[in-house]
Amino acid sequence: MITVYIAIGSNLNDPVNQTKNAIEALKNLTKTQFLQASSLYSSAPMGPQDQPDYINAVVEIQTELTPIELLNLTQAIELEHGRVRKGERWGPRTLDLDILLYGNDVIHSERLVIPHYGMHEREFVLYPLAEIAPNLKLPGGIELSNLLLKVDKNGLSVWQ
Ligand code: PH2
Ligand code: MG
Ligand code: MG
Repeated sequence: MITVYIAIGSNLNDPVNQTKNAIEALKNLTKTQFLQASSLYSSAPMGPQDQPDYINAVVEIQTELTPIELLNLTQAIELEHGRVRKGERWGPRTLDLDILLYGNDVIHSERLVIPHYGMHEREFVLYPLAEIAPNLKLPGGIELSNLLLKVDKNGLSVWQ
């Protein structure tokens, strides 16, 4: 079993419910044990500013799925929850599931980059991740707590 962290993001069609439903869907993944979910966070949009604020969260699972099997299943969940790929970079979305970390693996394939390429500087990923895994080390020995020192919260707050 490999420990995996997945980031959830949504800013369309009732983002709080999209996020809660995504957590439920991740609880039902085959060959997988769900460990924990962070709080839900409200965050300012990164990228185009003419889009709603996001709800973000991070979950921790343990899985026997391979990275590509997990990618296929998380993409299926995105589609089941009404995601339409519009192609606008960093544009609004009903549901985005990003595999952040897959154990200590480093993967650079056409479909998958792990650790997730943007996670090191995104407050809406790092703070929820630190809530559930404060002592985490990323591949290469990078300490999550060190990354956090360099990343402003940018208005990030626990939802409610
Ligand atoms: N995801 C994006 C683009 N911008 N901004 C916030 N606050 N949260 C996100 O999850 C997010 C974003 C592309 O995946
Ligand atoms: Mg994303
Ligand atoms: Mg994504």
